[in-house]
Amino acid sequence: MQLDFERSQSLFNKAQTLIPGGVNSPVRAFKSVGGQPVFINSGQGSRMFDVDGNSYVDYVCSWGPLIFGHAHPRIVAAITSAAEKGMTFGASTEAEVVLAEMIVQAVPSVDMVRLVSSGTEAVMSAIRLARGYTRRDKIIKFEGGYHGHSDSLLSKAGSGVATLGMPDSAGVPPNLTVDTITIPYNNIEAVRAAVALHSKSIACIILEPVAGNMGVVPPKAGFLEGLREICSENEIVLIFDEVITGFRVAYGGAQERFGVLPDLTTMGKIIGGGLPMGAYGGRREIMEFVAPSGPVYQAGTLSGNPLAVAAGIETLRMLKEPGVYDELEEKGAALADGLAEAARSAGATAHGNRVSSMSTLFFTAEEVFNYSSAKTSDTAQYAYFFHRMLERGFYFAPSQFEAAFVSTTHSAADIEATLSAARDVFETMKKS
Ligand code: KE4
Repeated sequence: MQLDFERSQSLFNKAQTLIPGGVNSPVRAFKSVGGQPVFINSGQGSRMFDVDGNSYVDYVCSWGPLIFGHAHPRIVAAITSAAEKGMTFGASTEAEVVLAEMIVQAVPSVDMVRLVSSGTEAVMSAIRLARGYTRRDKIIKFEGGYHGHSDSLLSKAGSGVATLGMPDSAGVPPNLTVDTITIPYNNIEAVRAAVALHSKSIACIILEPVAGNMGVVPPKAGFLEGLREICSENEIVLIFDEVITGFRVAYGGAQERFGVLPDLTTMGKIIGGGLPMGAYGGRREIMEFVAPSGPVYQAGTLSGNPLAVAAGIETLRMLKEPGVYDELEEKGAALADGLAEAARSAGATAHGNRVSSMSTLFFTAEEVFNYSSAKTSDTAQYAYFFHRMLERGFYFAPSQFEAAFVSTTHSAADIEATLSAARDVFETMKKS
């Protein structure tokens, strides 16, 4: 079934002469699945429409922010009325206080919060804060964890669990990753070993409490609790990077869902309602180290931008309404369980990991509980699935190592149509 991608292709050809790789963020270039990216013209509810007029049920949801789908009228109205009063003032506004209070009331471990403009900025600032507060330099992250593109976190594992990091990108000087220790996810013993070796020089441990960037990988029982215990014993700052999971897996995020409280939390995506927004927050005694109340500097021209704050406030108001998370749980399960069943009944080797309304169908027979097990997935099969579903009007992440998201606007009919197409694709996969 061939769709017409002509205008997308000509736009991509032009974009590549003007923008590196033709995209403003690498994952959009379809490099992991091959082929050329589609250019989107508009979105409405669960659907996106590309520049050639093709329509897709969207399971990327802009990589997580769109928990109420595209162009939700209440969020559009909130942004419009804010814009009519002015785009930005470079001065404080009442709305920033309202959103800060909503976040503090929602997220169990957050006493104070600073708004910034992206998840990267939130994480970069939280790491600097942890280092300033503890006067220690080393950090622990996990293989397959992605926390934005700040230098210290573009680091890959050394040979052993406790060897120090090496740059995972050109342009990152080795001295900026030498203090980054990278450990396999869900391996609490490896964390204990690294802390025993470096304990008094570790400022923080940062992780996605539910991994989304190796595909969806939930924490094993006891993993988050073990990290909490180790950090408390060694005065290490525990940072939950909830840029994806914040307000996604529960109104209070993964820390509410799993009952483990970090010392700092980074947020983004959903709290901006689709506009540029990030935030970091946590215990008052740590947050008061942030300038101008403390010595850790961080600043931003558009931090707390009135339009993004208005979209965030309306989004959180809607999330507080009864039944929203039950609906997301139900729709998330319908998609993930349905896809796994479609694969199983066609004899395809694929199974799913899911937490609430975020899931990943891994094309491997192995249990996926960390990055090395995620990498046993057959990425060529995933690419085949991705393109055959795209041709049928269903837009999944253009990478095996990302999450699929459902919104409240994904209807039962959308999901049933998705599963029917998937059954068809798994049948053709068998024959190919
Ligand atoms: P941004 O700077 O992209 O707003 O956030 C960085 C970030 C931080 N922490 C986590 C857990 C994240 O998932 C992200 C960004 N997520 C990716 C996709 N999983 C964004 C997509 C992209 O890079 O284009």
